[in-house]
Amino acid sequence: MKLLRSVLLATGLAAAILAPVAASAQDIKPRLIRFGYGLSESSNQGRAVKFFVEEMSKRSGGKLKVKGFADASLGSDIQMQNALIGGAQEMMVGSTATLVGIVKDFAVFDLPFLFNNEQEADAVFDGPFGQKLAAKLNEKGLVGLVYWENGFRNLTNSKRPVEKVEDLKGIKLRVMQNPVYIDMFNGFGANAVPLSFSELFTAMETGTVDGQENPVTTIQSSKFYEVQKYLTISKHVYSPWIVLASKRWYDGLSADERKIIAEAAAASRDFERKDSREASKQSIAYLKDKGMQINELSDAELGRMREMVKPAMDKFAADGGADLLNELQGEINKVRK
Ligand code: TK8
Repeated sequence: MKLLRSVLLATGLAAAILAPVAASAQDIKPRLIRFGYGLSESSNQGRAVKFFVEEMSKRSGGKLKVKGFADASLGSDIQMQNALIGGAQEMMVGSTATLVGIVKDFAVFDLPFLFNNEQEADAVFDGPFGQKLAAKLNEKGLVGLVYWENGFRNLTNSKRPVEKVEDLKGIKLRVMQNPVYIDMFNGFGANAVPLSFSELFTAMETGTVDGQENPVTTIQSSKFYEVQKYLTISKHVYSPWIVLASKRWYDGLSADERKIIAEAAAASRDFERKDSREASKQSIAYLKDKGMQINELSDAELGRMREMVKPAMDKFAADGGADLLNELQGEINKVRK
């Protein structure tokens, strides 16, 4: 009994002495990780990057130092993707829509009117379908870590209120560099102009384009209300962001380092979605206050738009996307019950 007690004491003591040693024995090297993004520091994207920076520091005892680069200061989404592939930059967050030149399948998320609400989107992106697409990035030199919420996209323009789809006729509308978006908005009668997000504000300011489409949080944080009068709540696409790492860089990390990144990324996802959803509730009132004229599209009008985008959907399916679209719709139906 006495022996047992002293053994227990000794092992307890040993554990107490060894515990900090074990923690620092984790294989973590001091590293500087450049994390680029397109929106401003004060946006929902910027807040979530800041959260990720802090999580990484906490979880690595200050060794994994992430530095956020806002406002596309490291380049547009597409330029950053290429920098990650080449190993010149470690991490980024951006739209999945701009990844279609690398993994074509991501275009399935750009098809309009798929998701009814955020809960359906979360289930699909975090579930096997979203993970399968993210895994396809590996052979292209990228690691897809987690999906964040960009949000349901809405239309703005400087010409006139869009109450029916015909009102889009002739409007030069900036879209992401993505064929589904180009087909969709040309199908609605607008003149779709593909441009990177980093060029968008100036393009609207100088009249190169008349309008654009993005979630209300972005319209607010990027101050689009300064150059856009009309906001139409259309929620035509649910748009995710994806947090990416350079595979070349990531493969050189230790298992401990990769675990920390995965866990910090998962925590940032939960933070970002909650924060974005709360922020978006305030945005409409904010934008009204800034002088935007806001209208919602009627269900009848949205129904007409669904009809009008059928050719773009059919084109996607005919172009080899039919199985993928069916699979995605099956996944959404599982959640929809
Ligand atoms: C920011 C973009 C943006 C996206 C767009 O880099 O391009 O319109 O919605 O969030 O990824």
